[in-house]
Amino acid sequence: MSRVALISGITGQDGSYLSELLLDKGYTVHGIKRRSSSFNTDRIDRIDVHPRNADARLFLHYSDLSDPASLTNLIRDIRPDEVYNLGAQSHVRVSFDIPGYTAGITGLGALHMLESTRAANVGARFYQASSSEMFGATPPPQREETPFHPRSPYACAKVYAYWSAVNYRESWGMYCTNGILFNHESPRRSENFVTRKITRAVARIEAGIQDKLYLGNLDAVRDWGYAPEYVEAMWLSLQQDRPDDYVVATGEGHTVREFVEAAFAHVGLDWREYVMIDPRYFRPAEVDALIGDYTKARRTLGWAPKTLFGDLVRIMVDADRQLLEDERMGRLVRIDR
Ligand code: NAP
Ligand code: G4F
Repeated sequence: MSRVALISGITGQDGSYLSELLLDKGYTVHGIKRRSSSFNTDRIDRIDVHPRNADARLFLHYSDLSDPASLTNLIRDIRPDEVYNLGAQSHVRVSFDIPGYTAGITGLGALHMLESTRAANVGARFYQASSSEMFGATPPPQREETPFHPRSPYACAKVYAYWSAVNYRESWGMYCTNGILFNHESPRRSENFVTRKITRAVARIEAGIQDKLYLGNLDAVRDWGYAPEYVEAMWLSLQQDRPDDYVVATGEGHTVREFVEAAFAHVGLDWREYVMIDPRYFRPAEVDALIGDYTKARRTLGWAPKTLFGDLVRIMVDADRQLLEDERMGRLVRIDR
């Protein structure tokens, strides 16, 4: 019998890579998609086989993290072996504009997923997508024991979700694991996170269809890894004898300025001629530096990053150049291939 997984956030960057990983491992994958007035399944269209097809192993269901009854019904029907809660309002800057909504989806939504999983009583293992943003103002290197000091409504909501997962583990004996993931990127990253905003702009500037790139704080330090490798850590964290919490990172920090410089240099351009600072992109409170210590993940899960900063920048810039070329040639456009 194939194992069954349920993924909230399946239409996002990580959800798409995780679905591919689980399908490759022979799982049947169910995903929650929310109602949207426009198509929101671009990232998984390549693997979506119509359910009427006999070999379909990926199934999408309308539900929402704000609707606990629908989550409970779904989990009862599907009877998953593993639940991955990746759904969130995941943009830090936006969370300052919509703090209540962010708390509802990113924080309380995780509780709804936990409670629905408990109520279904099917023994499912639970993965919570926790974030290095929870460390916030606490200086690097950050590891599992590092105190949290959240600096945004998003990070506060993630702290609530983190402790809810720990609480369900301690109260109900559920197998709940937090992956404390540092920033991870890919050609499927949404265009309003800084890495993709930069690589997309570099491709467009090189092609002559964009003049300038407006950014905020260039001094922030982030530990950027490659998303397809990070979803492997998610899966591994649910295959252990007992539940636990893991930092997943590269251990390398780079400033936003370094990312900009490397991305422009990759196409032979000098970033200083194109990048402008727009204070609109500053945050009311910034997280200055995140650099993770992934010793525990390496020791326990046998996980280590393979793609580091320079390769990540090149992969993302080249993917955005290819995307533009495909558009220009009128070819079928995929976010990456
Ligand atoms: P993402 O691309 O922004 O995807 C978020 C997903 O959540 C999307 O599928 C989105 O659906 C879904 N979603 C939003 N609101 C929802 C709601 N009300 N009900 C159900 N689903 C909802 O994020 P990601 O980069 O893949 O990250 C996955 C998870 O890891 C998130 O929880 C994020 O906070 C966390 N995380 C990410 C990173 C990182 O660097 N990427 C690091 C640490 C933690 P739509 O497609 O319809 O918008
Ligand atoms: O790319 P960002 O928006 O990512 P941020 O805030 O680090 O959050 C991401 O990583 C977290 C894990 O640490 C996740 F939990 C979260 O869901 C998300 O995936 O910003 C990175 C840095 C920030 O310091 C920001 O101030 O880039 C700086 N930045 C400078 N100019 C900008 C811009 N960020 C964005 N989004 N847009 C800019 O124009």
